[in-house]
Amino acid sequence: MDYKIINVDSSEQIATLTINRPEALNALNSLFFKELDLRLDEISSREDIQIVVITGEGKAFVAGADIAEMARMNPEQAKEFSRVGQAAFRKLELLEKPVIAAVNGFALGGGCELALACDIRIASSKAKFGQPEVNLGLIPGYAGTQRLPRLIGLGNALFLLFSGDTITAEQARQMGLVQQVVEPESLMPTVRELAAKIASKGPRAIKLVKQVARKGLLMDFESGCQLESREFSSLFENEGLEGMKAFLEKRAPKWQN
Ligand code: CO8
Repeated sequence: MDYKIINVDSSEQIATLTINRPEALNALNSLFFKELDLRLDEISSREDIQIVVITGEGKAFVAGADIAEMARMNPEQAKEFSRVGQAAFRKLELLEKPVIAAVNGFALGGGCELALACDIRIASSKAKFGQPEVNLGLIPGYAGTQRLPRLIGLGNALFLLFSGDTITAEQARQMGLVQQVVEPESLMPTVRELAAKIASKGPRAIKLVKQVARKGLLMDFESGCQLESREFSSLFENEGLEGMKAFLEKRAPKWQN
């Protein structure tokens, strides 16, 4: 496929996906979802890539789903557009590699939903967040109604979903939507530093921590604890042994990918 919307730059175990449609503030259209799906397959199969970073070109992260494209849809097409987007974001969420959203600007509607499907959100102090769908007589369609309450609680989520308000990165941080706010020029260096830190840890442990935490959210507490014990013990066949041995020998661990 001839990629048009998502640029990928990979170096030092980190793949940076840049959504590159700045003339429409990186609004998400059908082509975007096709590209995202293929890019995720590619990243999933590449053993040299351990961490994924998603950001936007220009002044927006993503200003939502493409309103011009949606305005031409009938209910059937809208349902399909929503299902395709939900599936792509779910695939992103379940990727066996940590995904960091580097939110450089507007993260509205579908853009906020994209950030929600990432594991961690680091924002520029210039970023803005919101779910303005109700201003258009719509509701979120990429699982924002499901992920937002799980992440920031029902009250905060309904505040954003009812009001359609745009909030600052700092307000988003206070709600737990964003983990860290930095000056615009520090955004990518901070995200890369975090990505490099994660990439230096035990790769199997990182993969499992994501899997267990995410699966656990969908389980009752006891089943989640059982899953944790199973995966905890699985590390005693390989990576955990090396990590603990390295600690006791006062040397850096030698991980195997
Ligand atoms: N879709 C399409 N085009 C867009 C979008 C968008 N979401 N956002 C901005 N653009 C375009 C503008 O139309 C404009 O194009 P042009 O230059 O051709 O007129 C260009 O980007 C630049 O935008 P502005 O001139 O508006 O830039 P400003 O800096 O003045 O304003 C804003 C920035 C405040 C972000 C403003 O652009 C805005 O309000 N955008 C729309 C935000 C929004 O409502 N997003 C939610 C969309 S709905 C949604 O995401 C639902 C997701 C679920 C879908 C489920 C599938 C059915």
